[in-house]
Amino acid sequence: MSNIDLKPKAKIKIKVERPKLHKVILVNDDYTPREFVVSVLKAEFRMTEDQATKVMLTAHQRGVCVVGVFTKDVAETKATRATDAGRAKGYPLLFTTEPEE
Ligand code: TYC
Repeated sequence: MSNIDLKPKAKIKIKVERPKLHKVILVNDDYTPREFVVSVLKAEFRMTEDQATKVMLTAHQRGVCVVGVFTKDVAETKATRATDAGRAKGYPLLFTTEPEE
């Protein structure tokens, strides 16, 4: 009765990995008005006026600034929407993405 071997013969190991996160990077340019950059950061990245101003100034002074870190899809969608917001006004404002190390 109880002598049937029900033990699994092979171990199945399921490996779950964290999705890689991607940075959204704000790139400086000479034409987009500072206030417009701040308004895009507030609208697309849910930043306060203070946070957005700091990020804008960092990009202005250093050339680039990391805006935030998201899953790949979210990073790409936000970067595209934010870049398009500038393009709609004729500004060369650019947001790029890159995978985190
Ligand atoms: N450099 C722009 C100016 O002086 C402002 C600016 C800041 C533009 C950051 C883009 O990512 C940027 N009007």
